[in-house]
Amino acid sequence: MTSNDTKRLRIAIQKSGRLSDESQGLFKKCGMKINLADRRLIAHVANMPIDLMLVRSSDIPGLVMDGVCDLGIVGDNTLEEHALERQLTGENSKYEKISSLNFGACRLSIALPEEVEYEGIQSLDGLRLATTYPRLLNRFASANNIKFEFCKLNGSVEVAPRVGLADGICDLVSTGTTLEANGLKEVEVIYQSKAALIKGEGPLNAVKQQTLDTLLPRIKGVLKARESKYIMLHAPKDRLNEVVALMPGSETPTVLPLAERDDRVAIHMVSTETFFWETMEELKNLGCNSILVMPIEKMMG
Ligand code: PRT
Repeated sequence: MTSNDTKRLRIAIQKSGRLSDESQGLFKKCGMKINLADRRLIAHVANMPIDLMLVRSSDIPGLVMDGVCDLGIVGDNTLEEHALERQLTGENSKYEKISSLNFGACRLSIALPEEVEYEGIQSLDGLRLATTYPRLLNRFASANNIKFEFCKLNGSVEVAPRVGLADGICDLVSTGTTLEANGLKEVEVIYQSKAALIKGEGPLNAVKQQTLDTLLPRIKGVLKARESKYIMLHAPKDRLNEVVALMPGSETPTVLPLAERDDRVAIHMVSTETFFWETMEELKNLGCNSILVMPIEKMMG
């Protein structure tokens, strides 16, 4: 039985780990009431025809590609590695990326012991590298006409050079702290990754499609809201053009009169750009006050 035999949209998310809180948080902001109290494999969403399957991240691409789950949230790194592996074994590797999500950002990088002198990609030729991502690494090697020996590890990759298992590593990096703590330096970024919402190939049944049609604009609304800020300030009327010109993404600010003040106005706007302290200081120097930059929870339209 595939997931399409039921009327509840089944979505796979990471049970625990770096993507789990963000995935659940995204769905909660989309209005889902999720009952996670007893941490079962499947959590029913009380107010929508959706079930969340709580699994390991590495199982999510396969569950979606095999039609066990309709959708999944997984890092591009895990997805791409799994797809490449399936292509080699002739298994179905098809999926559709519905949306890139703005969390789980990291890069897959080759790192060598700090004392090794790095002289460009060709100097990596023939090295033995420890990695959880041999297929992505192999693709990088082929594209650059070099060869690696692989040592496949599913955890603690960063200790491999120190214990003599490998010359270097190819692992995920976000802040670089782990590499530094293990005496390694990043020499090549081979892949950039973020979490993504994926769907298996082929159409959903009509009921599930309707649920997805409701969910998707909400997801987009939450993502857009995260990147946006609501900006409010009071400005001198005679410097309005200068003030508006300073505000990031300010094509359509709302300008409102202030009670009992003919010389000043209130300006409100939504901005998708970063609002720097320097801009706030410049606005203050132009005579603005009550400058507020606020997060937005939801957006639509
Ligand atoms: O669920 P499962 O056990 O199968 O997966 P997992 O072990 O990969 O889970 P988890 O929670 O570690 O990672 C889930 C996903 O989070 C990854 O597949 C990436 O898409 C994403 N992600 C983002 C990261 C990182 N950032 C990250 N920094 N995954 C792992 N790391 C590790 C990295 O492997 C290294 O050990 O963090 C360390 C490096 O971090 P920095 O900050 O010191 O550079």
